[in-house]
Amino acid sequence: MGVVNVTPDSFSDGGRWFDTATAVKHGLDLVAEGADLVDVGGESTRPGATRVDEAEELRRVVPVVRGLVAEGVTVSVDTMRASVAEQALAAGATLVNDVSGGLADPAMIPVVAAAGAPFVVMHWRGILQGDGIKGDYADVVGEVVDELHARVAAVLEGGVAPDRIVIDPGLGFSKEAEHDLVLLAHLDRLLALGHPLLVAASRKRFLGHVLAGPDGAPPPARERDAATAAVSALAAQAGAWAVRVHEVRATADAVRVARAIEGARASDRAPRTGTPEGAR
Ligand code: PMM
Repeated sequence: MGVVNVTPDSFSDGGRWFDTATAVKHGLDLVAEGADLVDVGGESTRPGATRVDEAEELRRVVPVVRGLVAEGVTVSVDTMRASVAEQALAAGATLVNDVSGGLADPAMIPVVAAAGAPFVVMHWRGILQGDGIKGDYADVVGEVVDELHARVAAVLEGGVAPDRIVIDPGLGFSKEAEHDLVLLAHLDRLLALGHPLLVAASRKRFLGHVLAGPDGAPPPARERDAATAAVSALAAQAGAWAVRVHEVRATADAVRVARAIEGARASDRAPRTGTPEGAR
């Protein structure tokens, strides 16, 4: 999943794809580099970001969705607003990616259910406001799994079909670097919930932590793409359904390598025809 942020203020690429034509062109470039779908968002979710109003979010997102769909691209819409999801779906988007998992707008789940669209349910503990990060966990994996489980139950209750639900640990959302790393170490526990898993590690703060130099200074977001590709390979190997990234080429290669190794493992396990019984 390649990211097109049609925003002036996203933390790693804010302002770069802010007009419709540039955003559509960027989405097409991501597909050429190997993206299977493109996630279009018009509102930054970085800590401390102020919310854009509905009219502005629609103005940013809908024409880009329409432009990409016209070129045959599979589009997901990254929004917490039901109205934006609804209009993006009407413009041809396939999937709704809501970082609040339907909590920010009570109309979201009915819209998704009525459309029969796939829905990404991310682990979320509220809109981050400055220091108000609710990042206290005694057992981050257990709590994220339990809270996602409860959220999925609510989404099912709201009429979304079980096979339409994708889950996401919400790396960096109300989480410190060590929380993100522990979650990545236990993707199997998230997969045990029985839904496809989306992992969105791209350029996030925890990678800055891991890559910090001796002075403790993290590299800037745009210098975290090799580390992002490493996470993509590990997530693919663990069984993730998709990875959401800003720079697609390295991740597409990483996922292909992970898949090839998985294929080699499977063929190694398969019985070899022509080998006499007992001769192996
Ligand atoms: N993170 C961001 C935006 N959208 N969607 C999902 N499903 N999961 C995420 O972790 C997620 C997301 C923030 O990153 P960006 O500002 O770089 O796009």
